[in-house]
Amino acid sequence: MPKALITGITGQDGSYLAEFLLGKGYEVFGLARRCSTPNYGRISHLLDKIEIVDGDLLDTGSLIRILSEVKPDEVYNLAAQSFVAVSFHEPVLTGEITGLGALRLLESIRIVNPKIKFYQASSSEMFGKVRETPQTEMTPFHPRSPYGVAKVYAHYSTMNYRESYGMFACGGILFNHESPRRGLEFVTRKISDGVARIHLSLKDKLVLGNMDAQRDWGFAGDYVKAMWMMLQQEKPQDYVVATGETHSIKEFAKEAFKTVGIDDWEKYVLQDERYMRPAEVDLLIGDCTKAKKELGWKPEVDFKNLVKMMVESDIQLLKK
Ligand code: NAP
Ligand code: F7E
Repeated sequence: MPKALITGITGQDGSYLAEFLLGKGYEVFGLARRCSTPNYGRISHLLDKIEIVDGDLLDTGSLIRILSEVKPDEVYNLAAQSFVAVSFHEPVLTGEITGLGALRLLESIRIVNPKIKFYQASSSEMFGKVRETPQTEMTPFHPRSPYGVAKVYAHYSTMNYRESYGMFACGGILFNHESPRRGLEFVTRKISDGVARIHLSLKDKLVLGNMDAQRDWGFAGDYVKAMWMMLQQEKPQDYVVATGETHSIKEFAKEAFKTVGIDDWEKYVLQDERYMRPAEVDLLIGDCTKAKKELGWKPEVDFKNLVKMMVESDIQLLKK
């Protein structure tokens, strides 16, 4: 039975990837950091099928110990301080976890067993102020936040370990992917939760920041498959994973309100400077031709169905 270690197991992608790998017959280990209150909400249904190991990307010793004890065949590095807005408030911590954290893990793998296959959760935020549209694996990076900068560091570290030590290390350059398990602070889930609350008369307004930004949004359940596919190839490479469609925050909000029969959605939405960023990523749209051709991957859930899935799930959740 192959063994996989997932960092960031308690996060959105960690939970979907764990489900996917269990379905493929893997023994799944999840690295989780200690919290004063356990935060296993997204993986509570999996806790009897996976093993949680204590560790932290800030603590190299913990990574070496876990790799030595678990002896994984594949490591998926999904752990990060992943919220762009907070990265402006906590830039050094973001650099430590999201940037150096990946390097600590790569170096630990090199020391313990360089044959372990490694997946790095790289991000479309690395493109930032985009140099070309749509973005491909060859598009130059121009990150616009401490988070984006840290992801570029982690991405280049991954390439560097591949080229220097021949390690099987891949960077998946994933564009935004969402789901009912998305953190409530991200704009899509903030909107789906807000719309559900307005629909159930639990609140009357939704307060957002820059509604003109455009994102290429896919479904997280589709995207974790691409992570696994990358590690099954003959050669380690980097791949863009995206839908190839872009929509503004306004369009997302309009579609979400439409799901509950509200057409005059602008009546319910306010804008507040508080949610604006010092530098914005205005437009992202990915070209995933390489992933389609070489991995045989394609997105299954489209924009409308993603919005519907999220709003309906939040309505059910609030009713409970
Ligand atoms: P998420 O929900 O924010 O999950 C992040 C995970 O990282 C959580 O499990 C968190 O644990 C863990 N973590 C944070 N700091 C840690 C540390 N010091 N040591 C160990 N674990 C730590 O993120 P996601 O949406 O699932 O995304 C997964 C990965 O893909 C992230 O690296 C993200 O940056 C990247 N990415 C995401 C997207 C997207 O659209 N979702 C797109 C491109 C790339 P706690 O529960 O303890 O906080
Ligand atoms: O913002 C705008 C905001 O926080 C999207 C992470 O998973 O994807 C994610 O990063 C856009 C931005 O995601 C609000 O200014 C407007 O333009 O949902 P977000 P993100 O910054 O794109 C990438 C690929 C990652 O790698 C990251 O880890 O929406 N926006 N009003 C708002 N954003 C938030 N959060 N809240 C608002 O009220």
